[in-house]
Amino acid sequence: MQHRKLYAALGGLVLAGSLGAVGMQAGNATEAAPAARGTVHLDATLNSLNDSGATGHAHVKITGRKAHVEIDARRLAKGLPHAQHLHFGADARNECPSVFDDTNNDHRLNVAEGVPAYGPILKSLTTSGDTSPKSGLAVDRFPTTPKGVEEYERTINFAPGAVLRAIKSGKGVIVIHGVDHNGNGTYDFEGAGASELDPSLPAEATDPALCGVLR
Ligand SMILES: [Cu+2]
Repeated sequence: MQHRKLYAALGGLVLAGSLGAVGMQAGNATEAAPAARGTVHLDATLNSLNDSGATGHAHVKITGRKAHVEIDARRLAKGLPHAQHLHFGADARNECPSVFDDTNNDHRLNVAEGVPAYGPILKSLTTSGDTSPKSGLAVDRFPTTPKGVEEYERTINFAPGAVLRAIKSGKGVIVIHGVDHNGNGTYDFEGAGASELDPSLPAEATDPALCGVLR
């Protein structure tokens, strides 16, 4: 696996996503404008991926450009950072991946395999600081889960436009990453090798553990 190439490919997908969104904005210009000032409530049931056994729920309240994000999850790998994002792609299926997305048939869904389903990162749901896709792997600013339980709450800002409208219309996907495949209490390279996103990280740190569409 050419990690750098794939990483570059993912970067390309981010770009393609934004460009697609711009196109969508133009295409939708004549559609009835949604109540921009109204508050929109979105909910996602988070279901486990990669047999993580985790469960969870996300609630997002969007008022204007501000989104208040609440996530409750349990049975995540204990005491380990869990990267988590709002994913969206103008060209993605806007759903959670399934076994059919395991394109290399290794019985694992990695992040890249999930991209056709949930798209690239739109927001990094960090505990502090930057929330852009740049913080996608900022492992020191994601929730750790001492007992496998996550209770997360943060308000993040969006730029107005087609992408925010798409999220409000039910096309955003919440993904929580981090799967201890071999159950040894840590993210290591024994479980599933190196991450396809960053070869310095174990795949266990980046493989998706929970996923849900915000509707
Ligand atoms: Cu993600």
